[in-house]
Amino acid sequence: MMKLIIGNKNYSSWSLRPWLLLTAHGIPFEEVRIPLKTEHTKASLMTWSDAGKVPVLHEDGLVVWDSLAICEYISERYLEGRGWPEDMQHRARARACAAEMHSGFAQLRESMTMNCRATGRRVDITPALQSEIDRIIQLWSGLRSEFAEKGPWLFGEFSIADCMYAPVVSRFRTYGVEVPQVCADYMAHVIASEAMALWLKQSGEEKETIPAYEVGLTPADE
Ligand SMILES: N[C@@H](CCC(=O)N[C@@H](CS)C(=O)NCC(=O)O)C(=O)O
Repeated sequence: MMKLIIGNKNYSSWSLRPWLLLTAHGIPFEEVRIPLKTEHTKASLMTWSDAGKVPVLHEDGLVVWDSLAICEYISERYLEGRGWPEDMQHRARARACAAEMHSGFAQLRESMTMNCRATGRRVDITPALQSEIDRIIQLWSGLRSEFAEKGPWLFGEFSIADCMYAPVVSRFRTYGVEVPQVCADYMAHVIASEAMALWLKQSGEEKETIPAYEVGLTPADE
């Protein structure tokens, strides 16, 4: 059976993307979880991929070692391309959204590490971080207004674009980022969706804590 190697559910934003796509579509796979930042992590990761990172997909001798590439493979292999919107232009734009997430938002990644089970944290919002937040709000608001009648996801129907931004939904929730109602509604929909709710529940059940990824203060700490 296909295997998906992932990191801690609480912290591994890259792992969440393909896991969500597979789980939301009910595609069977075996999950192999490797806790990050332990003395054994690197050696364990290297047994699955020379890149030494998660996520990694293994199937019938094939190794795919990047979250977006894994999503593309799942879409082709199991979904007849339905990982992306059907319309060619919408598909091109969804790919641009995914690529923008994959290659950008460095401030967000660094100062708002994904930490699904944390609540009420606050981090310093620098101008550079605020401009990345603003860009995401612009993207989500525009898409949700345009595709409102087609369904509750970014492009109406669930797509890889939603998988790529699901970790941002978690971050915005954890760090209390203020968003317009249209984005709050989108975030609530993602969080309540069956697959994401399962990931969040399982994140909460994990026992490991990684100090480097525990960022932000709660009001009680201040
Ligand atoms: N481009 C890769 C990046 C993956 C990545 O950076 N994964 C991190 C964890 S979320 C990792 O495996 N780090 C290795 C480590 O912490 O030792 C992808 O999208 O899959």
